[in-house]
Amino acid sequence: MKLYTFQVAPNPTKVRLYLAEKVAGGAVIDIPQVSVNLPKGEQRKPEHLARNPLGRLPVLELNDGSCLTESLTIIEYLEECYPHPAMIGRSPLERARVREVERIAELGVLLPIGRIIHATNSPIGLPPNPEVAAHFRKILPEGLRLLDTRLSDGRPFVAGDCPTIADCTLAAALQFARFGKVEIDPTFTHLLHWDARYRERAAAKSALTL
Ligand SMILES: N[C@@H](CCC(=O)N[C@@H](CS)C(=O)NCC(=O)O)C(=O)O
Repeated sequence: MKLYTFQVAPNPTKVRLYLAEKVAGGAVIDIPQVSVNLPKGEQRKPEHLARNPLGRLPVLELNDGSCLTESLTIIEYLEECYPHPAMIGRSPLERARVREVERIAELGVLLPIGRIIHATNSPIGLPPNPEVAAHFRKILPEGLRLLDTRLSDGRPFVAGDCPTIADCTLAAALQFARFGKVEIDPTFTHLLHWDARYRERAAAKSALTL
């Protein structure tokens, strides 16, 4: 297998963090990573469009040459191939809880941060759109507040007592916020403490650059 990715881009970062956490937890996974330079437009070259006609990352190329797209689908596939350590819970309810928190991190935090950055100072050259930026600046605190509240019970990780895909999504989102200079309201202290703690992990240090 081969993972097509790009540093700091949040959706590839989710998968890279997931792989780093699995390996740190003892899984033997060796998937070479190939960089596709998004600001240079390499995602629109024919060889990448053959992997993903939408011209996006990440893409997981399988051993038969076919490709899987969509970061969460790639993670779920890898989790089935390499179930230990469990990164999506260990029982039906735990798995539902992890998925619930991961969706909040994706839809309530990563997506608004991405929209704000692409509407203000897009690294891939999308045109500025102040209305879109204002809309997503307004809704970002809702997602942050939900996660801050979950973390206020003192849990070490965003979905409980061990690292899960929810941590990967949230850490990828907050790294992109640092890249795009989107401020996280300092009153979300539980979330910011989680971020500082999470970035000290070896897996985070190996997969995050900012
Ligand atoms: N829903 C997709 C989103 C993929 C996506 O938007 N990837 C971005 C990088 S974070 C991308 O490749 N953008 C390049 C472009 O739109 O030209 C996923 O979860 O993988």
